[in-house]
Amino acid sequence: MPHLWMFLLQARTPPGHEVVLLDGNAKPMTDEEIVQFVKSENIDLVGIGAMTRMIARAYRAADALRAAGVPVVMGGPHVTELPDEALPHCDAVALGEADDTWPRMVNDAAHGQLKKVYKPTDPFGQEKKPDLGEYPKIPWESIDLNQFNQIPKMLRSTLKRYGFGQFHLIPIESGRGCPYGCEFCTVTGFFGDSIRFRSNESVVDEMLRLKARAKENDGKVAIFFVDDNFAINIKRTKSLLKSIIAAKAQLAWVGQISANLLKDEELVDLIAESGGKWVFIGMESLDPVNLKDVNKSFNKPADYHAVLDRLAKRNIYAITSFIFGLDNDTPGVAERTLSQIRDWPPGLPVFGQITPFPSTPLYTRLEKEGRLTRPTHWLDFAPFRMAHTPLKMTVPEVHTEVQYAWTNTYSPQNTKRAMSKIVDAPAPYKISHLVARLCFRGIYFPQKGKMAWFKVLIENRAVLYRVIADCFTNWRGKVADDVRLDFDAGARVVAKPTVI
Ligand code: B12
Ligand code: SF4
Repeated sequence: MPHLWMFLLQARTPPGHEVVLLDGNAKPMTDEEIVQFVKSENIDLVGIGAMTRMIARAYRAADALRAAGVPVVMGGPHVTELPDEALPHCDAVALGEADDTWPRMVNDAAHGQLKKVYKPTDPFGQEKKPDLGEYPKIPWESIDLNQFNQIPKMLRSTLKRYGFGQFHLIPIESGRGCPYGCEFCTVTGFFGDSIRFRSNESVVDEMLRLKARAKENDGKVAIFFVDDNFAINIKRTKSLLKSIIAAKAQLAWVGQISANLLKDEELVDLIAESGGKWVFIGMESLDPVNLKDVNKSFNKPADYHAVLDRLAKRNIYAITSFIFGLDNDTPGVAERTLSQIRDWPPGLPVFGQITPFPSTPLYTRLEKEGRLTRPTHWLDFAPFRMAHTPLKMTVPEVHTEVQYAWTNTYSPQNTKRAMSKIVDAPAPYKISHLVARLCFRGIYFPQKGKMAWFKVLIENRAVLYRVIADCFTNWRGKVADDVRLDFDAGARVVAKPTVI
């Protein structure tokens, strides 16, 4: 999925400048290739954004560009927390939300007057968070989204016939900020604890425009509401979802909502009716002591099962996220977690290890306690590696638990078991569930390239066959029903295969 900030800042760029977007995930390039590209396009200013895990790569690209004489500015959560680390690699940093500072940076750069540090402030120098009431119109109609098409090249022409030549997962925000202040999270510090919302009209208008674009391109668009807690103000969320339904702006969507807010039946009904398909839930741990330690006691593990059942009843499934290596974790935590997950409706569990991101309360605590083993872990980035020693486990033990969880959850046997739980669900759900499972496996086990995918498909051939056969049986049943209905009505017999 592409990052929202690129599209947002593009829309906030003052007139008279052209913006070219390049996403390192969608189009991997070496530093030399980036420099060559920037030179060949005559680009005058490069803006780089990165999360902590990508920052070392971002610094390398910035260094290469500056060595070639191209000015670079940086923004995003990491450089906001550590501007002094970033400044030797760039000409300027944007601290915090850059909606209003980006136009200033562009103008200053155009006049050769770039300053070192840009902060979102009011005319009196006080910190000012952007007001989402005046949200820019991202021109989705005209943005070139080719680099973000999720349909593999070799399947595009075949799937085009079924309206699936393109599939884009588009990030949209409806609000910013989260007051919960979980110990490991950068969000409360970065966006603040006061929440700001866009108007319903502006979100609905964006969805309608995306829907029109998908139709025009013979493709599909799904959206990811990137709000940290999409239902943080339930009344507002319900009102937004009702507006989406009233305007027929429904698109399949994914959002992040904490479990405590999903107890409201009306909310879950509206999620389903407005197109909600997947909900990301930060469950983190099934141990209340761990949850208390990281200031997340509002999560109640005893409620998880009921919450997931409530979603599954409406064919909404959960991406459940767990953290291992918390201070009360002991060896065996992965199996203890999986044994509960196996009783829940099938979802997409993801597992990580607790990571101290800079400027989080967790980082400060571990630093004080002298427990950081890799205090600048981002400069020596390695996926799924601990950067501190937990209290009741060793670092290698945590790594083993994480590996155990991924291996078991996404094994062909377990995928088959998960799919058998939704054997009666409509065909599109089964297909999307299976595709999502196979893709999610790749978060831990890199599966880049045709051969890797071929192996995954072969390993899971039994379940693939089962799902395709089920869908075919359903389809044949549906055709038979259509024929029977038309015949009963005395009409001409026309079979209308509608869903596959
Ligand atoms: C959507 C999202 C995801 C999505 C998709 C990521 C994507 N492609 O967009 C998914 C679910 C896949 C994801 C995964 C992860 N995520 Co995430 N994610 C987010 C989330 C919720 C929203 C991002 C967003 O669009 N925000 C809204 C935009 C407008 O804000 P923004 O990106 O910060 O941009 C503003 C400013 O930062 C600035 N800016 C940003 N870039 C630039 C560049 C320039 C040049 C300038 C001038 C300004 C600028 O201007 C923008 C406008 O104000 C954020 C939390 C959050 N609310 O931001 C976490 C967040 C970014 N994720 C985070 C993390 C840790 C992860 C994971 C590592 C989690 C994990 N353990 O696996 C993975 C890593 C994935 C990967 N391999 O890349 C952390 C990052 C912390 C950090 N210090 O790096 C965040 C902040 C959440 C948190 N709990 O702390 N994530
Ligand atoms: S609820 Fe989510 S976004 Fe809010 S502080 Fe906790 S982890 Fe961060």
